Amino acid sequence: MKKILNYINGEYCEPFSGDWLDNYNPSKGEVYSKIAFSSSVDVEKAYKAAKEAFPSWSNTTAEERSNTLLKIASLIEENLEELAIAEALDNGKPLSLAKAVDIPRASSNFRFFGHAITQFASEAHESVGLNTMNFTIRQPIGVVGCISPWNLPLYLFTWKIAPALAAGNTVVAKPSEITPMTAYLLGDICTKAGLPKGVLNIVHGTGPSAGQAIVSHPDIKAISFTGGTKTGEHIARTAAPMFKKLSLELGGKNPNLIFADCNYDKMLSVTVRSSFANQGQICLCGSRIFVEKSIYEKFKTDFVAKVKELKVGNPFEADTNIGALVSKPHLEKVKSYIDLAKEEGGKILFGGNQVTVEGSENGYYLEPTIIEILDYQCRVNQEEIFGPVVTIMPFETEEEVLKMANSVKYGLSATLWTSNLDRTMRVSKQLESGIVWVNTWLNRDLRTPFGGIKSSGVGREGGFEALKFFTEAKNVCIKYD
Ligand code: TXE
Repeated sequence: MKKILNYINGEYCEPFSGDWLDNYNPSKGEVYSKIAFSSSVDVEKAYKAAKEAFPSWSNTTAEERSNTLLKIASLIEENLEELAIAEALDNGKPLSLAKAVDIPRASSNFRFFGHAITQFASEAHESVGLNTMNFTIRQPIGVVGCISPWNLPLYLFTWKIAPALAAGNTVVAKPSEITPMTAYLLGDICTKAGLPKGVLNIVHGTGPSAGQAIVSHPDIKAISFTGGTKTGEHIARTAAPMFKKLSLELGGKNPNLIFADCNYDKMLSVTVRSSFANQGQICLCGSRIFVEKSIYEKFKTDFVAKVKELKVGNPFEADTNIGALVSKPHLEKVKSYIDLAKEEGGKILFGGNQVTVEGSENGYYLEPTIIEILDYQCRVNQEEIFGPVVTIMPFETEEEVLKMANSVKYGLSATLWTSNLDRTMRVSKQLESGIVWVNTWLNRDLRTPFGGIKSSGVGREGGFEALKFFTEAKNVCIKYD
């Protein structure tokens, strides 16, 4: 059976423990490969390689680092087919989605930060009268840790690694143990692109073992993490006494606010996507849909009709819209929220059932599920479900919908549908979230700040924000006569 090895100091290697985890193919519910079960010993080995590589890598010119990152970007593109197949197999997402979104975006991450670093400048402040000139040096931090989740595996792994490397850091990274395959394949691509040994080290294994070893390593000075809010809390608690720099991208329970004056057809088709893309397993999915009362009944009918058309099936069939959920425990968690919705007085307007796919009977498939549930404060409307499940409810006024939208502990993104410019401004400013999409969804320009407020995280990634995170600013003040 295929073994997913660590990639340390430019070489693939087995974990020190000799232990392996099972890696499941969610579309079949079968173990199909083995994952290195790494411990603090492997993390230490990775750290040492990164530490040794740091002086040389941090002293390369921005152009040299840029060139290497652009080569990695091109190689990801050249291997798009193989990587997309690996992603669909490992995660359960439709192959068409992996080909159109995940892998192209992984390539864009390297390409974008390869270019961005050549334009990254710092400020100078001249104090005329005091005869001083201040300038800011932005220096790489050293060895940094990047930890990523399973929903957009290579996409989010590279979203962290690319800016960290561009800024001149060396990296110890860990992908999710649920979807490690494309991160494993990235090692080989980096070698082919000529990334020097030790600059990027990839350690596989569980959160409590390898992940915890990265976070608690005293000399890994910054941690960029995307994952669950509970894990983020734990990481913050571990890292705070060591004063590590932290970037935490956590969960969401995002509102989708639909006003009667919107472009209805466009809203309807995008709302199907923002609800169920990637089986609803995107932290940016709009899982709470609020619809203005005058169009509520029409929306309900049309939305259900559109969602009925979605095909749940094998990720490798071209017409599949919704693949498998990522794991059995996750499927069970999502199903438990559907049961809870019924207990909380919800009405299932569509879906709610596990699906048996012919030829893949043990796969983790679930119908896209629409629940009408009017209490905006019930658990189903407050807790992150992270699956193909949305709730819908009507509202009458802006004030009312803002109150409901902002009632959750999360604050990652929000979507607003209206053609009224005044309302766009008023509502965007009052929504408690790091991102507001107006008349669109998941529209990403990589230069923009990305991140959440409240329990959705701390810090921003994207563009120069990411390069700022992965550097330390130093003020040099020169007095002249
Ligand atoms: O995330 P975890 P999981 C949400 C979603 C999901 C829940 C749990 O609600 O149901 O989180 O998903 C590593 N020290 N999101 O269990 O556990 C872990 O190995 C260091 C939202 O996958 O947070 C993995 O690499 N690392 C999210 C990564 O953290 C630790 C996307 C994420 O795992 C660790 C995914 C520890 N103590 C899930 N424990 C989003 N916002 O996009 C775990 N890890």
